[in-house]
Amino acid sequence: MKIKNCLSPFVVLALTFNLTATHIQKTPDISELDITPKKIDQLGITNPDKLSAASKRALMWPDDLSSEWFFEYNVYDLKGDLAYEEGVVRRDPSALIKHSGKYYVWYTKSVGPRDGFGGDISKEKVFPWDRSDIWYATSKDGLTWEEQGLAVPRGEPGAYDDRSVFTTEIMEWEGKYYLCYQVVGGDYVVRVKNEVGLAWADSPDGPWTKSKEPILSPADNGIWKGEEQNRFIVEKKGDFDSHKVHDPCIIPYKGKFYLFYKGEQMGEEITWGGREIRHGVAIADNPKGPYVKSEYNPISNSGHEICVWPYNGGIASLITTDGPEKNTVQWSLDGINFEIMSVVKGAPHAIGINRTIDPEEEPLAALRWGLTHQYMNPDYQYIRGFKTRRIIRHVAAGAPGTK
Ligand code: AAL
Repeated sequence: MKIKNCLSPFVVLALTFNLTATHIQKTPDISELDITPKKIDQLGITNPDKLSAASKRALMWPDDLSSEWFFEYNVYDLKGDLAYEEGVVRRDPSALIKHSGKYYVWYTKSVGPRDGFGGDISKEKVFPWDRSDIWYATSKDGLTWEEQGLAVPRGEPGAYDDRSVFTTEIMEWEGKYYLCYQVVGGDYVVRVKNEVGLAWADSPDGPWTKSKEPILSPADNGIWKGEEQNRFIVEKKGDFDSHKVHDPCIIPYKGKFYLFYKGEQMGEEITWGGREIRHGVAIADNPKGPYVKSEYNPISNSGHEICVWPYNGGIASLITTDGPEKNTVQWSLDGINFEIMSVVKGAPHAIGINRTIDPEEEPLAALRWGLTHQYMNPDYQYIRGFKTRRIIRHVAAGAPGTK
């Protein structure tokens, strides 16, 4: 793997981004281009003296456009207790780990339909992930699963996590297990702040001890406008994570613990890439914290659920769903400055990454297979499996020399 020469096709391009009323991405001037016969041939340009805007942008790409970071995928149903169950929500699977010959996964579980924000919020369930707890299941083959029961319940009334605990990730470190997860306390009104909690155990089967306080909270620098429960109306938006910190995932990295998360901003808008969603990182010396947000946040300009893995001394990140850089795989040498390595057709949602595969085998080894979730309908989601494949060359069905 030639990381040095593997400058992403979009790094240079990103430098030319310039938001104006007339165009989103500035096309380079001909004087900025390094036009070689090899590049002209590779890009299939008809006449180098007559370059379209698209060809000028393509000429900013590096020579190495290899496919090792590109993948396609398919999803499939699981068997046993993780097969779809009427009236039950199971979603946002954690990473997979293996213990005593069995795969383990943790996930959000709730029952009954969601009612939205129109009714009596103190009694109803506003989202499928409201009034949820964290459950877990095990499997010998990754296909047929046995639900083992509750791992981390909501807190007692009055606790910071008394309304819902959900969207969890597992970290195994020095024989101990850490689950980080989203929490909501009090009424789940539209403007409620979402925080991150942590629980730890000596065994993946628990018992789990919860942190007394959240380990991560939203930035406290946005200002709501008026009293109406409307998250889009603000005096000031504040940082990218001024409303919610979501999808936490802790990775041991360079002797520290990197907590990657998704931020939601007060006064979030729809822009040229869709929702304004970005990722941040908070770093600690110990698994239990304290976690200090990086001054370089946000570390993505797009994305949704966190899906990160260590690779080649750095961290790789799958960016999906929201923002102009959605559907890209990115990599950084420092866990902070990410570059685009590939653009994919799409990706499984809310990936539970497979931590039982050595991620160093190849850039996308960690994504070879794992878990995802799917919406059966707006009320009910269920956990499914996914597999990815690398596409190395074109194959014409039935042509000589191909199978
Ligand atoms: C997901 C995640 C978080 C949100 C909700 C449940 O896509 O980003 O987990 O809170 O939706």
